[in-house]
Amino acid sequence: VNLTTSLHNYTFQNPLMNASGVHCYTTEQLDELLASDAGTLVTKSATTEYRQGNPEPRYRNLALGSINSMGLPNEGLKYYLDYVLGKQTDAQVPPLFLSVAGLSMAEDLEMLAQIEKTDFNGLTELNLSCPNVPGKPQVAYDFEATEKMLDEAFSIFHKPLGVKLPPYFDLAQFDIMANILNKYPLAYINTINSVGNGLYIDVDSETVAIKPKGGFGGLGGAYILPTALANVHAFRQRLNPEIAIIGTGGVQNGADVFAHILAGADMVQVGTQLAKDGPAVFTRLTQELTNLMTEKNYQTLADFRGKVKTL
Ligand code: RRO
Repeated sequence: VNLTTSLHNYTFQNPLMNASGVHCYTTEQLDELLASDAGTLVTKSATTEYRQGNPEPRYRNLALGSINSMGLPNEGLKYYLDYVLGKQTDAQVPPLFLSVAGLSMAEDLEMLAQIEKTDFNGLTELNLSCPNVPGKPQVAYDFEATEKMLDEAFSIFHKPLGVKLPPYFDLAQFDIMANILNKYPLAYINTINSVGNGLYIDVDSETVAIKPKGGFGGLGGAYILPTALANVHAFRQRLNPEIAIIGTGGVQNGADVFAHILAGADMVQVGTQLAKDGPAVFTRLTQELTNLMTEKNYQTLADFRGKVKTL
C-alpha cells in the first residue's frame, strides 16, 4: 500500500496532518509533529503581532468531540515564518503550511506581503473562518467580502495559496462560494473549520463548558464528521480540478480518513483527536488507513479518491 499524495506540485508521504490550532503553537510542538508519522504540518493561524487570546478555560474535550473559543492566541507571524524558513532547507522535511488569520483585510494583506518578500517555498493558508474573535464575523460567510479579499490577495501574492473555509449548510451557499473560488488560482481549499458557536451544557452543574463568549464556541470531533464530509464532497463536485481539497473535521480513526478521501479530499487534517491523543495519533491513523486499504484491495489513494457511491 502506498499512501503518497500530492497537492499542487507538492508531494507528501501520507495525506495526514494536524488541523491548524492543535499542537502547533510553539516550535516544540511543531517539532513533535515533524518527528511524528504525519505527512506534514500547518502552523497556528498567525496575526501580525503576538496575541494572548481569550480567557481560560477556552478548550474542552467532550465525549463526542470538542468545543473551543481560543480567540486566536499566537506568537505572531514572524515566529512561525522563521520556523518554516528554518526547516525548509532540511531535505528530510516535507513542504510546510503556514496559516495566517488577520483581524481585518488590511492585516491579512500585510501578512501576505511579508511572506511574499521571503523565500518561503511551502504553502500559505489564509484562514477566512475563525469563529471566536468577539466582534469579528467569519469572513467566508460574507461572500462579497470573500471575493474582495481574494481579489486583493492575488494581486499582491504569487506563492501557492489556499483558504480555510467555515462549514456551509445550504446547497445554494456551495454554488455561490464555488463560483467565487473558481475565479482564482487557488492551490487548495481547506474545509471545514470548527462548526461555529455551538453551546455545550453540562446538566449536572447546569453550566457551559468554556469561559469566553458565555460558553459559545467552535465544535470539533465526532459531532462534525458528516458536515465535514458534505463540505468536502460538495466542493469537489463544484471546484475546478486544479483546486485541491484538504478535508478537515471529525477524524477519529482510519475509516474516517478513508471517508474524507472517498468524498474527494487530497489531504486530511486532524484536530480534536490530535488534542486528545497527541502526535502518536498519526501512527495509529496511518496504520488503520493502510489496513483498511489492504482489506479493500486498494494500492493507492487515487484508487478510491472522490469515488463515493450514491444510491
Ligand atoms: O483561535 C481560535 O479560536 C480558532 C481559530 Br483562529 C479558528 O480558525 N478555528 C477555531 O476553531 N478556533
